[in-house]
This record gives sequence, structure tokens and C-alpha cells, in this order.
Amino acid sequence: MAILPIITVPDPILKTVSAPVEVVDDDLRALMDDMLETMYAAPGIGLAAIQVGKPLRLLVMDLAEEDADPDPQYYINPQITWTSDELTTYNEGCLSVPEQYADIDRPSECKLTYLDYDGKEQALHATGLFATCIQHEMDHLNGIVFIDYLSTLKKNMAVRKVKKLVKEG
Ligand code: GNR
Ligand code: NI
Repeated sequence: MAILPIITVPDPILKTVSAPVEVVDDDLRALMDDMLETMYAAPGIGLAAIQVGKPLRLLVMDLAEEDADPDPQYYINPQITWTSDELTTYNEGCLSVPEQYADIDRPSECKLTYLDYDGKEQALHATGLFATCIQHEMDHLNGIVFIDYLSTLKKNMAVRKVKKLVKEG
């Protein structure tokens, strides 16, 4: 297991459209385990592979409460098959945009298909924070970061603050 460096804006790597995973094997599971360890250490509730420089359609999440047992989740080649018309606003953050937050509107619910840790096909209906988080992570797979939804002014301010944070360590 290893903690991997997390790429931050404005690194152009984050704009990559990630490629589908071809085979779910032990090498991929090792990457997913490292991603989960990296996410827990950050700490965060989700992490897409591109955030650690791997352009694969793969993400990990854990939405368990702080005092509850861990609930690691792995989503390989996720595809959204339905979204609700109703939207929910959530004050989002991102490990690739540290310490910056903004209200983002997204569909309140969505349905998705994906492969699990064992490469088995799965489907589910996401609501609440789960729906918000999965859509935030799916955006990463398509090269989109939540600040891309903000005005140019707000986006540039966020990028400038992140650059300063990174520079100051
Ligand atoms: O840790 C994270 N918290 C979060 C809060 C609101 C909406 C989305 C997220 S995901 C984020 C981790 C991250 O950057 N995932 O890509
Ligand atoms: Ni993010």
C-alpha cells in the first residue's frame, strides 16, 4: 500500500478524458487500494484515478460517518444511465482544489452501472451525498473539475489560491 501524490489545479493532467479499464486484475486492485489509502490520508470522501495521475475510468469512495466502520467502495468504468430532473445544491470541495469550496447544482439522484472490485457488473440508484459525490467523481473521469462550473473570475481566484497554497507547502 502507498500514499500517492494528489495532482492539483491548474495541472493540465486533470483535463484528461480517462480511458476505460480493460481488465480488472490484481495490478488494478493494488492501484485501487493505494487510491483508497491516499483518499483516507487526505482526508477525502472520494478520489478519481486521474487525481493521482492514472488516466483510467476508476474511482473510490467512502461515505461512512467518522465514528462508523469504514465502507470502502470501488467503481470501475462507471456509466450514468439516468439522472433526476430535480437538482440539489451542495457546497463541494475537491482534493485537487484544496481548501476551496463552492455551491454546485447537480441532479439529486442518478442511476449507474459499473464493475466492482472483482470485475463483476453492478447497477445502483444513488441519492443524497452519494449522488453528488459520484457525479463529482465521474466529472473527473471526463476531465472536469467542479470549479469549471464557476464564473471565470471565481475559477481564476480559486486557482490562484491553490497555486499559493502549493507554493507555500
Ligand atoms: O473529499 C471530497 N469531498 C467532497 C465534498 C463535496 C462534494 C464532493 C466531494 S469529493 C471530494 C474528494 C475529491 O476531490 N474527489 O474527487
Ligand atoms: Ni474532486
